[in-house]
Amino acid sequence: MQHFLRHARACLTAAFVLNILLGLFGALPARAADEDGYDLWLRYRPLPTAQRTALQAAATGIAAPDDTPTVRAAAAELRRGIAGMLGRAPDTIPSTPQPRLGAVVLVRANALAQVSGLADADNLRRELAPLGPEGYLVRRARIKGAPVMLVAANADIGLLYGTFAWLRQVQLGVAPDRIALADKPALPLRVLNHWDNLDRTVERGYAGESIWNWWELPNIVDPRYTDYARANASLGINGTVLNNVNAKAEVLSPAFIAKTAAIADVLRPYGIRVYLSVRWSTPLELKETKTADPLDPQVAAWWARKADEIYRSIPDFGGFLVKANSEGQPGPQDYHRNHADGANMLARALAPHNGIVMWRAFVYNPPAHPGQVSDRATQAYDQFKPLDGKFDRNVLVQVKNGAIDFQPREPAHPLFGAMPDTPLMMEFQVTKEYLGYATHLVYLGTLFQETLRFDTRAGGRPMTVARVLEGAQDGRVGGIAGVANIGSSRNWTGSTFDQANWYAYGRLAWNPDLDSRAIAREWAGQTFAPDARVVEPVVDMMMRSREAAVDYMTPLGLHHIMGTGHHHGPAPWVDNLGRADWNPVYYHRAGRDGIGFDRTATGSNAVAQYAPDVARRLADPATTPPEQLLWFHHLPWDTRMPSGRTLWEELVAHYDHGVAEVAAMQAEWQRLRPFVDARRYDDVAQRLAQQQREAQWWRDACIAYFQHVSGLPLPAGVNPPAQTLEYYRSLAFPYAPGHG
Ligand code: GCW
Repeated sequence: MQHFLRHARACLTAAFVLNILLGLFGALPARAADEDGYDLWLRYRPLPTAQRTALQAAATGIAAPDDTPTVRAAAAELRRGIAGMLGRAPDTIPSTPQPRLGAVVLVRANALAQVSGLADADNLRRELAPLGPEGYLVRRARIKGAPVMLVAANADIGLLYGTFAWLRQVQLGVAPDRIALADKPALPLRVLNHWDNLDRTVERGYAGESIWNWWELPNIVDPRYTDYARANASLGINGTVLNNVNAKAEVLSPAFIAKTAAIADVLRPYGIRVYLSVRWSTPLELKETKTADPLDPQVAAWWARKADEIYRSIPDFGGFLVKANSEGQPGPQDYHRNHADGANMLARALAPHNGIVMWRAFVYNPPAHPGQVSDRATQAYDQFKPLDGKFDRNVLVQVKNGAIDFQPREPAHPLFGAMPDTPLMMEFQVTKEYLGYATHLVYLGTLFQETLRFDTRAGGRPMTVARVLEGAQDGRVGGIAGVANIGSSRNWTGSTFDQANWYAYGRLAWNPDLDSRAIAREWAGQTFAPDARVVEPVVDMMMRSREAAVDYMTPLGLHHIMGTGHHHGPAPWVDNLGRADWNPVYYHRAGRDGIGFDRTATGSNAVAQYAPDVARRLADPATTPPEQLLWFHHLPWDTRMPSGRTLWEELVAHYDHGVAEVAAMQAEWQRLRPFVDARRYDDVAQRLAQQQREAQWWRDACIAYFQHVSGLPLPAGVNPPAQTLEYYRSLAFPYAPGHG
């Protein structure tokens, strides 16, 4: 008893003190329950009371036609979302909507007339007309005088997209009666490229195994595929290439076509078509032809038969993605044919079924003669530019964002704007092969935006990369692809913040003009809480994160100085690989005299591949953006920078700044502790701590190396690297993930 009283008194005192503190500092939010991240941004957690009351009035029931899988998926998502946010499931109202206060009504344009008592039907039809097959209209309307929330579209998929858009706004705390949206995608092709192998390993994957369980398919279908489809549809992604571009012939065997069909069945209601990467030499390897020459009629006939076979199981199959004559993959050049010969042969097999070919421009060959220097950055342009206009109508050429390979920063690829008669697809990498895997917090929204907004000046007028993709040059609309960062990890992407990169990719694929900060805000509000105390610091961390990584890895335009093969960590010293253009020393060219790759007329003249306005700017170090300086110029170490520092001092300052930025991000995250559930908080905190260690390692190793080759003393006040250059050179990472 005594003990009990003492305990009770202690509790009361604690409660009293807490009360006073709360009175002084405002209510502390209770720490949220642990989350494992599986729900991504579709969390639909209970809303705060005021918002709940508003939603309650605006979403008493759902009225939707119950006639197609897509509309059923939309209604199910609404039910899930509303139930989650309200804590109570909404009613289902019969499919011919009755006037009912506070209903959410899904209706197709051609059924507007059947909604009796709907005010404004003609106006609605007019508003819908320009929104196309995938667009939607979400706004208040009245049915027999009663206000309802209308989600209207020209086709079913628009109803699903509109539903997700409405749910996004509600999750972000927008009052339901203030939601008014009219939107449509800018690009018809918004695709994820999985680099997933048939044995479930994932090339450059850092989030577990492939989500496609090829072994168990087609008879065992993981419910995760449906959640994958929901997440993608919530962003508007409408295609997915299931397997690695380094493809295997077996993916076109009857067994794998059946497995692919099972996945297609799950994704179809969500508006997502499946595509396959194909290996050029498939018929030859399956011993069904004697050659893989694209101009051999037997070869063409084999592919036509194969296409027929695929479409018998998957009537809406999207088509093929092809990596040919690139990094050892076979291709038409093996038969002295060009990329257009190869792409067109496949395109003709797919054309009768409305399928397409996405032909990659990521090609580079070893120099013809040993010792010869051929700039890898120029090769895609050299091979593809002459083929402009030579591709069949159902071929798109897929171009990486930059001319080397998904570096922390690359200038936009010179092919954008240079092929006006060929629809181009952007290829971004959402997985962070060169950006610290799933360990480093690096938000890629800013990287994507930088490339999409780059002004190619094609034709001597403003022409951003986004406009090129949208077909502004001659009306030939292209598309966008992102190399997926998705795997079997419970949280899909290996880390919470990597979910943001999937999200940002999808949102920009829908609308390349969106602002990366606004996207970050949306993501943070849905992923954590729509509370400025969380959203603002999270967004701040995200917005500075990519520049931080550039600074501690490859500042001022440096590139490709990562570890061999796995691309983890610094290795600027590597000079002994089989091909010159695999070696970091080839890219940074640092020596006593200076550093950087001369891509002007005195060097490889890669600048000449850009439109004249851009080329002129890049030819002169003074007018080259400082962040791309060493990409285009080889400069003496004592070059004076705009900051007043020498190039050497500037380089070191950037490395130091990158490390300091990670420390700042860590501190910012620590302040968020009360607002984020412990599980996700701790995971992010551990990753940031590791990022801090690795940023320091990058900085130290690079400074040690560049100091060694330049022979320069460390600038005054700069801390020396923690270890010797020999130490950094000796590090090895034998089982680094994602490395095929
Ligand atoms: O970025 C490089 C990667 C390879 C990849 C290749 C490509 C699929 O290191 O792993 O292979 O590019 O894009 O084809």
